[in-house]
Amino acid sequence: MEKSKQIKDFLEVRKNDLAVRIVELQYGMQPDFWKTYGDEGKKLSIRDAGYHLPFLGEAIAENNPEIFSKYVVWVKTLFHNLKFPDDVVPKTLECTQLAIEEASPEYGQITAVFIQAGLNELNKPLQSISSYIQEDEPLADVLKAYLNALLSGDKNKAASLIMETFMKGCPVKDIYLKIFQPAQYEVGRLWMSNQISVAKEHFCSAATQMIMSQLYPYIFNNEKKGKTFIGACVGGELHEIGIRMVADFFEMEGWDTYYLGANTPASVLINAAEEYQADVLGLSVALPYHRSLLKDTISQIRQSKYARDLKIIIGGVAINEFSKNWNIFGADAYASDALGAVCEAEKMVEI
Ligand code: B12
Repeated sequence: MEKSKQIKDFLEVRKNDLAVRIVELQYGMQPDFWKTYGDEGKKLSIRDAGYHLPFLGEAIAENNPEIFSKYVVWVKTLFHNLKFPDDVVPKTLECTQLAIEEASPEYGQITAVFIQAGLNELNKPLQSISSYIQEDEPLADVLKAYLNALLSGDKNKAASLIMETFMKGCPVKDIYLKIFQPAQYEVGRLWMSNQISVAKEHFCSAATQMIMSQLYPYIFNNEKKGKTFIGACVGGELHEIGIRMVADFFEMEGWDTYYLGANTPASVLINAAEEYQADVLGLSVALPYHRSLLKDTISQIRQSKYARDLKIIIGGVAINEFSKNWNIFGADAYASDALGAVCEAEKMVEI
């Protein structure tokens, strides 16, 4: 096994004891600061120290320090909005390096380069994340009204707004890409800037999925193209709304579609491809540390008897963020959104 992959596996297997050691070291360095957080605070610090390791592992496995440095800026922003002092994250990274060096001096030499890249990025001033609502978009007013209805807990009002917009002639595709998608991104931004709770974010996502279902009777296309699309998230990935949208766009274009949802292992994808006689498989990843899993999943599909020649298209925010190298995964195509997904797939199957 390659050294980089060994380090990724090591960080995964040793995640819990490394996290405990990182926090021990950090509490030792800043005893007065941490005293105020008590036992519960210590448990949360251990959990958070553990979160960082898969991102570090993924950056090393891909030899792409940007995966880790973008992540640490994300953590810094999150902690800043939670009113934690700005030196917490750099200290955690320092202690992460020390804990890894203690456990394996050999691996520590390699992690040092990636952790340093993260520390360098942390030295730069924080950028605020701007709103995903673009005022000059024709549907901006509906988007704002939709989001406000959801944030105030009124899912019926949100649903009525969407149905009214549709009845006035707005295409379902525009409702998906100009209302649901930016509304979801905006919900993520508000959560990250500590303006809404996790509960509110869950509620908005669940309500949007419910409202998408109300549009279902209108997405089926009677002019079938005789092609089949399967869409799913790779194992462990729970962000399913994006790939659900992608599957619906295929349905609207006259494809037969099978949306398998979140958390789908390679074996299930291989069986599904055979069972449904798929032409194209779409795989979605939102979390950067699932990128290796995407690669492994595609490699398993390529080694299978039935599905090895299946056309595979990939997407999701974890690909969009580093889209230049989408071709390292062994897929046939990539698209940044649902519209592009159908376009790329139809080129592959020559429609
Ligand atoms: C809703 C949400 C959740 C929900 C998901 C609910 C569900 N049923 O799907 C829940 C609560 C489960 C969740 C959990 C977590 N989440 Co979350 N989540 C989001 C949020 C707010 C919106 C995602 C969404 O619905 N997007 C709307 C869809 C339409 O957009 P999309 O996914 O980008 O899809 C489009 C394109 O990307 C593309 N596309 C997508 N898939 C595919 C596939 C193919 C083949 C193609 C061609 C194209 C394509 O087309 C789609 C349509 O145009 C995002 C915010 C964001 N900016 O992404 C965070 C976000 C993705 N989550 C995040 C995090 C950190 C988490 C957690 C780790 C939080 C935690 N501490 O527990 C967990 C991890 C869960 C897991 N193991 O997967 C971070 C990731 C940051 C990072 N860089 O790592 C984000 C960015 C939030 C943030 N602002 O920080 N989350």
